Amino acid sequence: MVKRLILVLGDQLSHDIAALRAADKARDIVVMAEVMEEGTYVPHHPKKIALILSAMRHFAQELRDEGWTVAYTRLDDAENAGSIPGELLRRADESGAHAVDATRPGEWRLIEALEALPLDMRLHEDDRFICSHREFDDWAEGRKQLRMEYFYREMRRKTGLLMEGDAPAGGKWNFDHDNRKPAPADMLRPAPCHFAPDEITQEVLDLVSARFGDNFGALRPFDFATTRAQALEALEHFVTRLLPGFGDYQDAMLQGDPYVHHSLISPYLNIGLLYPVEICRRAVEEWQAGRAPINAVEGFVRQIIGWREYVRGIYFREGPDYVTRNALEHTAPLPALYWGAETRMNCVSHAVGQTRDLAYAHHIQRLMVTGNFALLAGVSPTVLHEWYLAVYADAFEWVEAPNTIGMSQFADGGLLASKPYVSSGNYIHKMSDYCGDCHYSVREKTGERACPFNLLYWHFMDRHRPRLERNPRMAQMYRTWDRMSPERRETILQEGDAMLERLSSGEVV
Ligand code: FAD
Ligand code: DLZ
Ligand code: SF4
Repeated sequence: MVKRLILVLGDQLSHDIAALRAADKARDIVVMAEVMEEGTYVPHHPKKIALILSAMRHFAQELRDEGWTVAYTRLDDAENAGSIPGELLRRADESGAHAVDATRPGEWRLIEALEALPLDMRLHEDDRFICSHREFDDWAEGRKQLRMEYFYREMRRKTGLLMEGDAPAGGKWNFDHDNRKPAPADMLRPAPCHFAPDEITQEVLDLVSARFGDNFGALRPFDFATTRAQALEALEHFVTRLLPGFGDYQDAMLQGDPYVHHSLISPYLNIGLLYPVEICRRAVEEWQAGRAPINAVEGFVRQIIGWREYVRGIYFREGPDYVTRNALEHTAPLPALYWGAETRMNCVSHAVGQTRDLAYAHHIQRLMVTGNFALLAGVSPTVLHEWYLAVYADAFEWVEAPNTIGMSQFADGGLLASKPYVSSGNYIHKMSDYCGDCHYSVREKTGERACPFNLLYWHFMDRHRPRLERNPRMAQMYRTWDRMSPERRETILQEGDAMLERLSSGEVV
């Protein structure tokens, strides 16, 4: 048999990844490469780049310890070809091996680039996921609407997670009704896990600081896990200390606590240091032992085997043009405040500041603060998609794009979400402690101090009326709008126009 190159990408750091399973340790060469093309397709947060490069170096070391031959290219190696395809060609020339095994990348851009290479390329399905592309397509075929809830039930049946025979554990598939409480600010929660950078990470941090120091985001302090062993510690920390409150406080936002009861495991899961089913099994064990309630465990499992698998299915089913969809025809540029420019909106200031410092914001901050504001302000969904892809440590296109284009911006016309996730300031006020310290007043609907979410909410509803008013989930809001006096509606619309004008002229809002 001829010698083959085995490609392992920065988000494929799993010892049993398909390409490695297809390889012969005694004969083949594992190719791993730090390349500028991957570092610059969007201006990634420096913490994200450091996490990936450090985890890649640790993983390469583990492979060598297991007896693999690894051809590893560092970003600053003189002969670095600068791109993944370029590195494969260089290694092929160097070794004489022209056959490649790769696990299908999580982004169309890279899939197309690999398929175009003049090498004997075998692309293996990434089977770290529960649902294959074929299974997702079979499920989706012929359905008018692709609702996550039904897909999720299939995944419960397939994995047996939280199942009692054919029935859902606890008698219900979904315990969301018990969730979504605001969190009291004085709740005492354990601090998240910190991992002090070792020598490998320190070297990466210096490299990232030199090459990407001007990107948006703080590189240091850096305390992410960079190995599977550390990621398992982070998982253990979450399931034993924070999981019990996960359901209750899943949607809560607090100024003094960026994490509340969230797990912070998405970066590790997405780069392959953890596996979806092992995480869920560990969470279910806590419920079985009576240490975590069903609403918390079911809610957590649903995010991983439901939402995460479902958005991946949508991304690959919809194809490369998904990221350019723009059903609401929004074209405004991204306001500078998303890159840290001053804003008087306390909620946005906190969500963006936390993103800058930690490369993390939890789901409701992404959906109901930054996403909601961009949707209300009519920002181009593609531009916003590039922002989300850049600024979070867990951001890879297969998971980020459906969340942004579909769930958050309704830019796929309702394929993923049954209605746009827009809200006035009331929702943020209910779920957070942001409004009390804000320049604006959440109670005021018009005037100088009116919360911009309040003004823009009605502006959005009015300008998209022809498309949205037949949606039964929006009908109540249109009735409320119609009950307002014509003068009041006119004032709101004029002030909304002025707010959009101020945003587009770069004024501090
Ligand atoms: P937890 O709240 O503890 O949830 C547990 C796990 O469930 C997460 O680690 C994640 O793996 C999974 N999960 C939860 N919600 C989702 C979801 N909607 N889609 C997919 N998986 C989910 N998630 C990413 O992993 N990468 C992204 O680039 C990303 N971009 C997003 C962009 C927008 C606009 C929105 C609204 C959401 C995005 N999400 C993304 C989903 C979600 O916000 C993050 O998975 C979550 O905040 C990660 O933090 P955590 O690990 O503390 O999650
Ligand atoms: C995100 C990223 C970065 C910043 N750098 C690298 C890299 O140098 N080498 C690599 O193999 N992968 C990197 N990645 C992850 C890839 O961008 C990711 O594999 C694709 O986007 C597909 O999901
Ligand atoms: Fe955000 Fe409005 Fe509350 Fe200020 S008043 S924090 S802008 S929701």
